[in-house]
Amino acid sequence: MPQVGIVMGSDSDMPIMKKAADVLKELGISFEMHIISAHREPDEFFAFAKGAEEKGYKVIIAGAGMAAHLPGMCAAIFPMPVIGIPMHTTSLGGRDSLYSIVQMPSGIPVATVAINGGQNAGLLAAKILATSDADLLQKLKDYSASMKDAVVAKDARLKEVGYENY
Ligand code: RP5
Repeated sequence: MPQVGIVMGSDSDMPIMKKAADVLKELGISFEMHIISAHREPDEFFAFAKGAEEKGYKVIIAGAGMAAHLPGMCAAIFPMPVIGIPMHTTSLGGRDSLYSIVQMPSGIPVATVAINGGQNAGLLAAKILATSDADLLQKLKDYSASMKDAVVAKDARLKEVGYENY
């Protein structure tokens, strides 16, 4: 059973949503990906959101842009955590998406990551699942350690070659 459902409002969101999928894949978390528009195909959207619990999803990652209602509407229906990714937009720089996703009314939370924050959405989903999965928790600790090592290596290189040659 897929543990995470990834859903996006349009295929134009794919470059960002792919980052969430890549993290889940790297950590060995099962997931499904869908392109479903809450506005353009409301009946399909409701079928998806109403069936998500039965499919086995423990977390939904939903990305959308502009008047971005997809994450909030998922959270209105799905009883477990929903993580929203606001897409960058050309007209308003993604503030439209961000405000649409983050400003949820009391009672219906959406855990909102940064504009275009696909990687963090994947990591946050993993961290939620890791609260009841010791192996996954260890993988996340290893992931953090490798990030630290990468920064240490960059600092060592800076020291070695100097800033002019970095
Ligand atoms: C939203 O409208 C989608 O999530 C996308 O970010 C935005 C634009 O969609 P397209 O016109 O590119 O299909 O529903």
